[in-house]
Amino acid sequence: TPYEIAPGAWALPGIASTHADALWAGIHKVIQSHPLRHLVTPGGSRMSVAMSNCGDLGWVSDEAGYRYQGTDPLTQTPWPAMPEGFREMAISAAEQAGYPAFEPDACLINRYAPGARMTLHQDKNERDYSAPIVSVSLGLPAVFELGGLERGDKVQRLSLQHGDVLVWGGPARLRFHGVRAVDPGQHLLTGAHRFNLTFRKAA
Ligand code: MD5
Ligand code: FE
Repeated sequence: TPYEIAPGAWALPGIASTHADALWAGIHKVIQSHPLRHLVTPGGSRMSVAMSNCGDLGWVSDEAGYRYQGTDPLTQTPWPAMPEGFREMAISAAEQAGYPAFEPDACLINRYAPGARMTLHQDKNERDYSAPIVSVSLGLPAVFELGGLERGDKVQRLSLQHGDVLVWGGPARLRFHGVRAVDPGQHLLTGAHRFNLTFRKAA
């Protein structure tokens, strides 16, 4: 039962729960060859979230800037294909939120250890803002901060649980957002971590 949390932004609570084991297996396979790593921002800070990617393109950051590229800078090999079921799940979620014909070409894998967070930002490195972003939460819960189109706009807090899927499209695509520091805990699937998958059309 999808509900609209803001214009263009839809929550599909728990819909990824039944796919969680398959998603987890896929994450494991990807990070075996393309390990999770702490990227550095152009400003020189080490990100507290550890990241990897699958799909044709992956999001990376270094001294030179933020961008998508087809090669993993750590292994200098192409990112692995999205595991079986990843694309289908993202496309189905987008469809249920009213965005048919979503064609994700990038999946960013974020791992939050206790204390890891993501400060308020916009996702602007994709070529085409008309495509939505599909976000899947696994493991430990987190408090998500949803802002507006300007950095100073009031922020709304949402609790994200294991299996929740959010679809960010239309007027919500460029809203500022962040994730508060994750509290310590244990989850049966992911242990001491929160994982988030974001499916994007980058090219
Ligand atoms: C997360 N990741 O929980 C979030 C989920 C990131 C990131 O923010 O950039 O890796 S993505 C949430 C999102 C995407 C696009 C637009 C909006 C939210 N929004 O309008 O609020 O690790
Ligand atoms: Fe983001």
